[in-house]
Amino acid sequence: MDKNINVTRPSLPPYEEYTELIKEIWESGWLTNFGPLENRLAGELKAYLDAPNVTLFTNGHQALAAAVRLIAGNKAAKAGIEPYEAEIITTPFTFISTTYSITEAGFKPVFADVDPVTYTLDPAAVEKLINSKTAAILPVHVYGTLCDVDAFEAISRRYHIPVVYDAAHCFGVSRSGRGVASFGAASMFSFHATKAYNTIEGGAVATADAALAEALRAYCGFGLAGGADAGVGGTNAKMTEFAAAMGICNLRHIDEVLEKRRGIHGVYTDILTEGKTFDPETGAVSGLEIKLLPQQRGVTRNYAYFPVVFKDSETALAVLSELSAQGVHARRYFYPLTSSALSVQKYAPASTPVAESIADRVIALPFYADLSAEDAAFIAQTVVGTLEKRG
Ligand code: T4K
Repeated sequence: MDKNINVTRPSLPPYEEYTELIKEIWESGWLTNFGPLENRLAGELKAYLDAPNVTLFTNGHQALAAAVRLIAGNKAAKAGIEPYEAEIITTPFTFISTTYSITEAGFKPVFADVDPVTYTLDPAAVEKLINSKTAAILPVHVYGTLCDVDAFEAISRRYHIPVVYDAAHCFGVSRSGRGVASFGAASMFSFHATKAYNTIEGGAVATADAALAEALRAYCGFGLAGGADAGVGGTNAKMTEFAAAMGICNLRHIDEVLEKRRGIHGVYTDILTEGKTFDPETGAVSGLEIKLLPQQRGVTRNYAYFPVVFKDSETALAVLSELSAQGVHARRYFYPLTSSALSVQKYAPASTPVAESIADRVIALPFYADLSAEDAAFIAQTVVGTLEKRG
């Protein structure tokens, strides 16, 4: 049987809604360079993300790279650290963009291990690596699970080191009514086509620091905000009006998209935990020897991904292969660790056994709003069937 189900599929607004909005582009003749739709989307996202300042970018990577460059660069300058010696402590269990945002700026990534329950950067491991060259900490709210933001806030205060969050997976998540964007010096969100909320390609940095937001906006437009001769440095990472229009339309439908994703999440969880002992706080399913994402207290979910961690890599690969035989294309998000990338190997070797073990054993099941409940059930049953066959 070939179901031909990919790991994800973008959510699109009704076609007419998008074409109606982009008529404004034909009328204004304004295509890019901080146009009216870009401005409008930034305003709407400020409200949605509960963030005082939101700077839009052409993609999440450029947004993160700019935030790391400006925030860590500023800290390095103040602390008298040469930029090429500046160290950023981060996680290797992420998409390669996180690590490249550090190396592209000429900083050194220093990898710390992750927590075995949340798979996010372990604050205790980070603290051991802090030294006089540390210019920033870059944790990732991986799969939409919140990092230990309280511990990072305490570390940041104690050592005067800024924390920049890669919140690529964390659109719309909040803890006890406080938006995820309010933690740390800044948070980056990705609006890539494959994310729960998309602007085709796109990304943003949210921050409470108005001066930083202004610097980021200047930076993404060649640093020209202060006039043609400002010369403050920068790049071209502006969001186009077509991307902003997609963002405005998709934001109108975000609640229904998240509700559909919640439904698929429920189908998967019910089948994978049926007749087993399931601990929602850790995600452990005993009897099937798998682990799902934990449900964190007071934290809302955005159902960004549905990763399953198996007991060993052989089992994970067997499940991947059985799904593939049925035309279901699950993925090893995230494998291998970014610390093993060829261009990253030259930095100090990392000892991150927990991250390594999770990367070896994790599979992200297909997950998107328009996945049918029937197909989700088939996928989950295939996983259970494969595990039972292997004993
Ligand atoms: N930090 C983190 C933690 C991230 O996860 C990411 C991005 C970033 C930073 C950087 O943000 P961006 O610069 O990307 O905004 C995808 C995405 O390209 C990437 O955004 C994402 N993380 C990463 C985890 O995954 P691929 O290589 O898996 O995408 P691809 O082309 O294989 O597509 C996956 C599936 O989606 C395919 O089976 C087909 C389907 N698909 C894809 C696209 C692009 C569609 O149906 N339609 C489409 O338009 O990277």
